[in-house]
Amino acid sequence: MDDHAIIPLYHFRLSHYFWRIVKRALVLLPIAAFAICAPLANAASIATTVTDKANVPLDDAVVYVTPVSGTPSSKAARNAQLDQVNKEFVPYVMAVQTGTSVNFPNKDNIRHHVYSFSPAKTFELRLYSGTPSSPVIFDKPGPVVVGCNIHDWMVAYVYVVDTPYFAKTAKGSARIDSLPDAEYELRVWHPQLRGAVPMQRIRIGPGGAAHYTIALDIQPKPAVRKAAPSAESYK
Ligand SMILES: [Cu+2]
Repeated sequence: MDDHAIIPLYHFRLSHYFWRIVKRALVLLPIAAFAICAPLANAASIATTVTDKANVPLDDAVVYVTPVSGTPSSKAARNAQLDQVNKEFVPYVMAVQTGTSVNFPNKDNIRHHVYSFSPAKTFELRLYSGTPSSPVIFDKPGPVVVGCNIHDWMVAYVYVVDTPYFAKTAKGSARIDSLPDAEYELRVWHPQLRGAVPMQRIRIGPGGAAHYTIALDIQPKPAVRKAAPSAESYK
C-alpha cells in the first residue's frame, strides 16, 4: 500500500461561491428591474467538471441529481434510440430516466443481434435488420451493458436513473438546468468507474448556479473496440 491508498476514491469541490454570488447579483439586477412584470424564476442550474485522477477531462460520464425528499415533478423524454452504425453502437453511453423506451435501429446493411445480461435490464433482439417493432423499456435504475452477438467488439452502456435531472459529459463538462430549489444527491457514473458511484449532498437555492469538480477513479478504457480483420467474415 502506498500513501495514495488513504485518498478517498473521489472528491468534490464547491469551487465558485464567489461566482455564485456574482452571478446571482447579475441575475437579480435585471429581474429587480422587471420585478413588476415577471416573478423570480424558481429554478437553478449546476455545472460540473469531471476528470480522472490525473485531471484529464472525461467524456461519457453521467452526472445526475436526485431530490433527497419527494419525487421530481418533471420528466425527461421517454423515448430514445441507440443506433448501430458501421458496426458500432452510437452513442457509446446513453443516460435515460427509468421508464424510457429505447429503439435500436440498425443502420447497417448487415444484421445485428443486440442483447444485455445486465440485472437492470436483460433483453435480446434477435438477428435483425432495420428497426425492431417494439422498443426496449428500461424500467429499473442501473447500468445496462449492451452487446451484439455477432460483432464481439460492439458495446454500449445505457445508464438508467430514477430522476429527470441528468447530463452526460463532453470534454469533461456537463450541465443540468431547470432544477427546482431543493436538497439533492449528486452522483457521477462512468463506464470505466472503479468501485461505488460517488455521491455528494448539495443544496440548490433560488437562481443558484454552482460549479462542482469531480475526480473519478477510472480504469483504462479497453483499447480494442474495432474488429480484427478476420471478424469481418461474420457478416
Ligand atoms: Cu452486430
